[in-house]
Amino acid sequence: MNLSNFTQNGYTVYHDLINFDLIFNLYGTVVGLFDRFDPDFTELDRQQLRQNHPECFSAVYDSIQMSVHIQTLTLNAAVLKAASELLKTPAENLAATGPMLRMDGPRDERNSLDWHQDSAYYLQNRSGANGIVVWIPMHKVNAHNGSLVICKGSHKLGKLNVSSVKKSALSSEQLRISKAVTEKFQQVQVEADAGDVVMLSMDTIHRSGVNSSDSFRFVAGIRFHRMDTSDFVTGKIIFQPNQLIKESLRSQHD
Ligand SMILES: O=C(O)CCC(=O)C(=O)O
Repeated sequence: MNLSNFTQNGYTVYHDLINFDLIFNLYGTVVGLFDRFDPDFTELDRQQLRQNHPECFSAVYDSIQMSVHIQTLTLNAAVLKAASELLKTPAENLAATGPMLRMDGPRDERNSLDWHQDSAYYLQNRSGANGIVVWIPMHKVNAHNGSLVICKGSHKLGKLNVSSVKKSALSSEQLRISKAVTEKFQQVQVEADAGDVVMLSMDTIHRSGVNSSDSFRFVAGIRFHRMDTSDFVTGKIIFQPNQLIKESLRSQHD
């Protein structure tokens, strides 16, 4: 069922795949880090979380991406089994990159992604068909809190040639797909619950929704790449220290 949905539509939702303990563990890490870095921290849903102390937010954000529990959530056995099913190879042939937690604040579109294919950014396989994007909501997601929007069946186009766009000098580059392409497809906004996992082909065109709720949207993610295919490109993952934390430690310790 999941495999045929994936083949047909370029994505599928595995329902009740994740044990809730893994989600609670990651929330524990998030809360602990805000407690440590944000002097005014009281609760996760506060809209001001990012505005008041952007430097603390960035320290928390960077720390979460390195945490043990982002790994236990995204690399657990159930996720690997599902990814193996869709990529048609055992887990021992899979590489993983970029385990991450997105934290999208209410009406905050600074990290929203426009229409794109992950195959344009993740070059570990030359062919988008040999990789997969895994998207793990930590609570209910829908149009109200900006869930993912997918162009159904768009993976059948394969990897498209796109040019890089920058919204402003400070924003990061985006490899955006034009409206002329996206409007040819039915656009589906994913509805899912905590415990569900959405898996997309690297070639499936998708974008962020708009979070018009009053709460943060927390979604974990990871990508898997087939290493047993001739198009696999290997490489090193480089540690880049958070600049503000590095500077403040220098002033305290040097
Ligand atoms: O969750 C989102 O808003 C977008 C995520 C996404 O497009 C991606 O990780 O490739």
